[in-house]
Amino acid sequence: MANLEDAAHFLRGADKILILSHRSPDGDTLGCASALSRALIALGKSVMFRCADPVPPKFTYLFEGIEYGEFEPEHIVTVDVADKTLLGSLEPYGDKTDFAIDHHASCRPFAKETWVEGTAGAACELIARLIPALGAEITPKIADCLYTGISTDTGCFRYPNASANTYRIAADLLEHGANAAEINRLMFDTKSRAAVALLKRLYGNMEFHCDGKCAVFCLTSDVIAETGASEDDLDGVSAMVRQVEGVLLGFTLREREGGVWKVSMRATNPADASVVCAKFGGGGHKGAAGCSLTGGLEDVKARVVAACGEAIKALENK
Ligand SMILES: [Mn+2]
Repeated sequence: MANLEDAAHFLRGADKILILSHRSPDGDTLGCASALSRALIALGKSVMFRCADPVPPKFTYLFEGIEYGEFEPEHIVTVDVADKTLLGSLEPYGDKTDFAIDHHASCRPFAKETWVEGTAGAACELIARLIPALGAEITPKIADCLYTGISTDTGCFRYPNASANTYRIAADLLEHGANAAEINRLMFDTKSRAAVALLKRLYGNMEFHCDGKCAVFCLTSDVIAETGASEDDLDGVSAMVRQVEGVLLGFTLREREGGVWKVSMRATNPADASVVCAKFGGGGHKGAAGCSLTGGLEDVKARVVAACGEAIKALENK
């Protein structure tokens, strides 16, 4: 397993670098990519960035002013990508990846070298340490990018993955000019009208199972179409299922094409979402995990509820 020094050594000697983010990109993978791009470009290197899905509008500010090159990449780096399948349509790059930088304990290494720290709240924490090790400066713009990743991956520092070290790194970013209050307002205190319409529907049809210890949101294609919600509006919805008192495991079922349902699960301590999702071939963290199932809505829901029920029973029998 590689470490910070290995990553710094590799990048110092590399040029014509392609940085890859995971599909359905979030603030962390994009914060990593934009911050690392800025640092490498400042060091005189040619950098490209690719992601299987478009950058959501709320995150485009991360990439403002970056001048990417067009070239045949010689080195490939992934950021916040725990598994090559998460590269989406860019999965063929997985086997060609030289260096993967990640913070998922469930990471399934695919690159030639992998630096993973499962205790980091965000992959941006690793990049925040990497940039000075490369000999580059944390500019105010880089500080914004890294702060965005840390803040979004820790739910604005509310999740247990926000460690003392997370706060220290964030404090350092503020000293380097990060606009923390404005970033948090944009990320956490701003909702579109479509998002509000979506929430009305979701709360209106919210289901409770297992004596109220399991909650479910059904995000069908119909609901999404009727409310006009964008991907951006769907962001953060998954975290709301466990806001209800007494809920240990909550999940959102998102309809995909061909009868596929994407499950986004959230857990409240001591429940473990990654253990439940692993039963269906998925993974993630203790507090947040995901998996995919195929079938009719009621059938898929019943299977996941049953798995949650077993996990809750196991906790009660402990
Ligand atoms: Mn992350």
